[in-house]
Amino acid sequence: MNAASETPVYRAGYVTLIGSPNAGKSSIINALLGEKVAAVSDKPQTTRNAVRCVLTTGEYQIVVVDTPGVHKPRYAFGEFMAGEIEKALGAVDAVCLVADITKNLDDSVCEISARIARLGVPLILAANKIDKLRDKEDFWKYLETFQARLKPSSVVPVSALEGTNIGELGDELAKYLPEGGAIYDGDVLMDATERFLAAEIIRERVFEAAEHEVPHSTAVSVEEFKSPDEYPDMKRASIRADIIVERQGQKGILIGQGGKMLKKIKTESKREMERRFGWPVTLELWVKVRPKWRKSNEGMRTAGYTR
Ligand SMILES: Nc1nc2c(ncn2[C@@H]2O[C@H](COP(=O)(O)OP(=O)(O)OP(=O)(O)O)[C@@H](O)[C@H]2O)c(=O)[nH]1
Ligand SMILES: [Mg+2]
Repeated sequence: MNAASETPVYRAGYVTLIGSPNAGKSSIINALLGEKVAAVSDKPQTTRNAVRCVLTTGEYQIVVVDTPGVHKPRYAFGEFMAGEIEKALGAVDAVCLVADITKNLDDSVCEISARIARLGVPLILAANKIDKLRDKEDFWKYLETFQARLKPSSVVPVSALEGTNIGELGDELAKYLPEGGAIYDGDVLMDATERFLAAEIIRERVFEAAEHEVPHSTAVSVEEFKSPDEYPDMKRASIRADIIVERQGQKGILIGQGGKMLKKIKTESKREMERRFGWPVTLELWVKVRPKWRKSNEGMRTAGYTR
């Protein structure tokens, strides 16, 4: 409360989520927003771009920036993802470090946290996956190392999976935001085009369906996206996308016996697009081979990743 006027103070600002691959950053965003907006999978390096998601309540609006997991870049593509993290660290009000509390801290996460501290940006630790602790008392033991190495401004124990303390995490992050009006309209959940979301929905299905190196070698490029929003005569959206892989063998895996796997990816992607976009969708999917697309700037451009 603002003592002078007795009117509640509204806060709004930017919080970037960082952490190791698979720590649960995208899951926390989905839990905070109460809506599945970000791609999640059990495989590391699911998120590739810094994406802005928006949490609006009666008291605050947090623009939460999801980022790819912090790791040592191996290819030009890894450098692209590291660049996306750097970009997301500029001009933020706070950084939320998401960590799997049951795992050891990565050195690269400690390095980036030290850099954030030097910038004078508050670091809030979201100690995630507390549902995995058989004995809840173990939490304090794990937390000790995290606190010693990261020196966070505050700590919130959470489980994105079970939704534990997620509201509390939002309230805690909001304390670090400046006073001010909302940045986005209250009904905006994500600052991304539907074209981008369509590609992410297909890529998430590939991460679910395929194993080993196939998901990491895959990119999705939406070649055509026509929706009833732009073309009022259309009753359904028409989407055509290429699933890009690096090798002929990977193409075979994704198509599957008798086209079974591709069919499954297509059916499930279509269902999720219809749920998210709110119109019926006609989806056309092609699998294409672009050797070594992750290793050159040109290859990344054709796969839809531009700096
Ligand atoms: N048990 C448990 N699993 C979780 C929790 N939060 C996330 N997970 C799981 O952890 C895996 C990774 O989750 P993501 O949200 O994709 O993780 P991320 O940090 O965004 O990963 P990258 O985008 O690859 O960096 C998924 O299998 C999630 O279901 C949690 O609170 N408890
Ligand atoms: Mg992610």
